[in-house]
Amino acid sequence: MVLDDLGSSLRGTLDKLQGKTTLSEEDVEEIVKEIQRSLLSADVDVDLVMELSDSIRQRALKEEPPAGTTAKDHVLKIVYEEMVDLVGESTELPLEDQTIMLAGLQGSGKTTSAAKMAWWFSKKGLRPAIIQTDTFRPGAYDQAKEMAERAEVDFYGDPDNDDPVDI
Ligand SMILES: Nc1nc2c(ncn2[C@@H]2O[C@H](COP(=O)(O)OP(=O)(O)OP(=O)(O)O)[C@@H](O)[C@H]2O)c(=O)[nH]1
Ligand SMILES: [Mg+2]
Repeated sequence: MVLDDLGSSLRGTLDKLQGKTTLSEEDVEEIVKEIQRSLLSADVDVDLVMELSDSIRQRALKEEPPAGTTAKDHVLKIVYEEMVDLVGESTELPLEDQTIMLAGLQGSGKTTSAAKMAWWFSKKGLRPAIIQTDTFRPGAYDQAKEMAERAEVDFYGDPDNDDPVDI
């Protein structure tokens, strides 16, 4: 979530490369520092951040930008590729009947993701429903219900039942 800031802070740093055709070590270091700051404050594992930094440094300084490519585009492509590599493979969501269980640490975005995914599925022509089985956190039922309403998808939950399996 803190990663939302990465785009804007990186854009500022990359804008300084405007018009340049080659990257200096200082340019690359400034970009790497910016990325490190964002990733570390988003609790990304330190070793992973260092690995990513090394790959970006090496590639940005070693790889020749293809003819006609600006320094900015060149480094942007490398950062993009390395970030995609860090995040991992994407998953295709099949457009068919299915049950998806969202599990994760407190506050990691499960309920929000449920609403976003339900909205996405409904735009693809399916008829998704959100089932709230968090019987533990106060307000969880109301939050999920409201988000389902906003996403215009069906919702089920039972605020008087404290057994998720039963629900
Ligand atoms: N910026 C940003 N904030 C998000 C995103 N997803 C969730 N949030 C925020 O993160 C906070 C927690 O999100 P929830 O969806 O309630 O997370 P949860 O995992 O259901 O939380 P619990 O039910 O308390 O365990 C809320 O303030 C959300 O608005 C996201 O993709 N980007
Ligand atoms: Mg939740």
